[in-house]
Amino acid sequence: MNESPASLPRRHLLAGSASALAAIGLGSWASSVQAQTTAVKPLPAYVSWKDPSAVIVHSSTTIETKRAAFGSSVITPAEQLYIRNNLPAPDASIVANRDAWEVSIEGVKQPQTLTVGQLKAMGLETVAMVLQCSGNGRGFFPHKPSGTPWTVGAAGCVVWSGVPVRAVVDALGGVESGMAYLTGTGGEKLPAGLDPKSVIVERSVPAKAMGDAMLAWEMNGAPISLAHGGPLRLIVPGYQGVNNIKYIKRLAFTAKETDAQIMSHGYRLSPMDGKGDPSQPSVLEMPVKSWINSPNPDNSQLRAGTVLIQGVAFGGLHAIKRVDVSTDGGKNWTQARFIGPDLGKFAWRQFVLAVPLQPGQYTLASRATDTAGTVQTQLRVENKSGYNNSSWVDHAVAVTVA
Ligand SMILES: Nc1nc2c(c(=O)[nH]1)N[C@H]1C(S)=C(S)[C@@H](COP(=O)(O)O)O[C@H]1N2
Ligand SMILES: [Mo]
Repeated sequence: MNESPASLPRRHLLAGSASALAAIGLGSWASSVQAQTTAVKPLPAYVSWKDPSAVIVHSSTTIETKRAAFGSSVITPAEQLYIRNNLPAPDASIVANRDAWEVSIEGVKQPQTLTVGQLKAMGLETVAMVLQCSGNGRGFFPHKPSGTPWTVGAAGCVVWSGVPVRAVVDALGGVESGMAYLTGTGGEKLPAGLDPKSVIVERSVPAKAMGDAMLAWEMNGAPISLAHGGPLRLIVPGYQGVNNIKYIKRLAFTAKETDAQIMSHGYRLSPMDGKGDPSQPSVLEMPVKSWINSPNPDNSQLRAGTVLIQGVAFGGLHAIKRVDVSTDGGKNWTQARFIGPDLGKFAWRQFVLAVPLQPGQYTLASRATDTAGTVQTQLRVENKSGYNNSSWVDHAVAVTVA
């Protein structure tokens, strides 16, 4: 039992008692893990099937994957995938008869309401995609924006199956002229007594996003759970999470962006002293980003020897070309190796770099470059609500090697 923490299987460590680990010299690390596992809030009923050891429950509608829980086999299991709901999820009765769920397709030559059963006969495609909340990394903004302080775990890489939006549009005669946006509306029941526009989850993306968009009924090989948007979800690969509308009930090609609050004022890159407004950029395409999952802040006390630095990288609308890793906070970089299958440009790539580390302090960082030549930014772009953080400095991991 003289392995270093880095080489011990994670499950083994989590299963071990603190005293057993103390006996082999891992006491302080074990107690930090223990503190973390005793502080957890229980999982809400609609996601009771999630893995409680893999997630941080911020609230009943905001649940984050632990950095240490991300595996290296590309796909994020549903039990670990983050949750972000702006409204309470609809009643589970909507997934009792999935094929009966209806979505109205508007802004096409022959508008029509279609059931999931009908959509299933119109086409089939599968895409692997990073689903990431635009607030992922908000926890690294020093001004402590309001909202969930996600660090890296409001993201996952999942596989969707459904019908391409363009197949549906073709079947309905094509898009009406002058429609610049694709607008999706969520099927939640709205709280009474409020202006619907102030609460409805309705987002517009440029109509060109139709090329990759999909109406999906399956995630990771199973019908989409209620929590993740079943029976039917709009998938817009390469775009930030909020644009992927769960329980979609209306898909409309529109001349203008929706004036729903969540589009007009929410999710805007606002100045630090200002409020969101429609003139500011919205959260759309995801910036090029990577981070290290192992070692991580919960496993940062290492033994001297070879350390396998592992992480994920993704590039919004473009595939990732390379990832470089630094052990000195970005002064020197070495190209990492991709591992696992390449599931296409919308999926993340897993990377690994083996580095021999002598006793000392290290700042481990990763920096991705996409196929268009865009390099992950060094610094975050300051904005009031803490969106779009792709800074490699903010995502670096400080470790101590003894
Ligand atoms: N209908 C609906 N769709 C939604 C949301 C929502 O609250 N309602 N939240 C959005 C946000 S902000 C994110 S980050 C993702 C979260 O998806 P997940 O909970 O499946 O991980 O869904 C998006 N789609
Ligand atoms: Mo989000």
